[in-house]
This record gives sequence, C-alpha cells and structure tokens, in this order.
Amino acid sequence: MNVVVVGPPRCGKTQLVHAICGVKTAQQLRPTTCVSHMACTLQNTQFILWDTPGCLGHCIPNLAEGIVSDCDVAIVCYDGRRCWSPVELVKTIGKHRCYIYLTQPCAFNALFAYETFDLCSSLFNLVPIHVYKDSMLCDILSTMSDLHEPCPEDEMRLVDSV
Ligand SMILES: Nc1nc2c(ncn2[C@@H]2O[C@H](COP(=O)(O)OP(=O)(O)OP(=O)(O)O)[C@@H](O)[C@H]2O)c(=O)[nH]1
Ligand SMILES: [Mg+2]
Repeated sequence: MNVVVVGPPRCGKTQLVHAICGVKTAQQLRPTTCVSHMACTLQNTQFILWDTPGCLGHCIPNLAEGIVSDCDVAIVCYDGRRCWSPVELVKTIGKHRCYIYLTQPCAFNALFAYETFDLCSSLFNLVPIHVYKDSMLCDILSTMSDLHEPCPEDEMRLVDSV
C-alpha cells in the first residue's frame, strides 16, 4: 500500500514517517527537499511511506504531485498553526483517501474547526482525524481491507463463471 505524507513545512511529516517505520530520528531534522520513501510491514501488509517537502500554502509541491495522484492513501499532517488548515489539501487530494493526522496532540485553531465541520457536513463524508499513529494505521488497514473485500455480487459472478 502506498501512503504519502503531506503537510506544511516543519509540521512533523518526516518524524511521522520515521516513527511508523521504526527508524531512530535525529533530534533536529533538516527540511525535506525531495521525495523519498521507506517501507515497513504492518499486519502482513506492506506499507510504502512517501515523505514529501512542505506544501507552500495549499499547493502540493511539484516534486510530489505524481506520488500524491498515484498513492492509495494520503496522510495530511497538521500541527495547529493558525495560518494554515489541512482542509484545502484534503479537497484537492480527495477526501475518500485522506486521513488528517495531528502531530501535536492539542493541534487546533478556529479556522480548522470551522472548515472541518464544513467539509464533513457539505460532503456527507467524514474525514478521519487522528492523534495516535497506531490507531490511524489500524483505521487505514481496516478501511483498505473493506474496500478490497469482494462484494456479494462479485462472488455470485465468480460462482456463475465456474
Ligand atoms: N516534540 C515534537 N517535536 C516534533 C514532532 N514532530 C516533529 N518535531 C520536531 O519538529 C521539527 C520538524 O520535524 P520534521 O519531521 O522534520 O518536519 P517536516 O514536516 O518533515 O519538515 P519539512 O521537511 O521541513 O517540511 C524537528 O526538529 C522535530 O524534532 C513531534 O511530534 N513532537
Ligand atoms: Mg521533512
């Protein structure tokens, strides 16, 4: 499963990728300037985690556009800064494959709260917001396995074709 991690500069994207893959992180990380990936296996599923440079405003960095459009899931990191909200990025990427991850447990601002409410109520679909990486990964795994489970109609077609 390809998972891309996006968000504004210095919000904790690289730290999250390292934490998920169990890599020890230097205390001060340098700004990410290219797209890179790390792999890990969780519950028998291989995850490829793609780290990206910080978004300027609500734009996906040019270097990351390809992987953002190809990935199965996007984790939109947010650290609570007032001048930025993850909602525009979620709309651009597509709410059906986005998870918002709060890198600071108390990450919050009024714009974020207002826009998130608007996003949920106007599109009739909730975008999951997580503060714990492990529960976010479980959520991603269970959603993806639901998506890949054959529906009864598919099973019937299979039986028919035998
Ligand atoms: N205390 C704490 N510090 C964090 C956390 N995440 C990141 N940091 C610190 O914030 C700084 C930036 O973290 P990065 O993971 O490099 O952030 P980034 O979003 O990858 O930054 P860019 O690549 O520059 O866009 C680092 O010095 C980290 O030590 C966190 O969850 N808790
Ligand atoms: Mg980084």
